[in-house]
Amino acid sequence: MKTIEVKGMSCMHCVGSVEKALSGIEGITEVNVSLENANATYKETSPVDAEKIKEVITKIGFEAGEVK
Ligand code: 9UX
Repeated sequence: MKTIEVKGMSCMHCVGSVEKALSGIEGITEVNVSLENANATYKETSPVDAEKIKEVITKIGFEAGEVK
């Protein structure tokens, strides 16, 4: 599993938006977004560029941190 920091989420709707957006990226599965931890965990079924993930998060209005 990989983890990416997601800043700016303040409710469960935000969490749902991020989950939906990340799940829509090819190569990403098992997305789990935590409001409490301000991050998202996911599994890569094929290599995904971290920049692509950050771009998707930014586009829907949140701030993306580092992938760990
Ligand atoms: Mo509700 Mo979460 O407006 O931004 S969707 S706080």
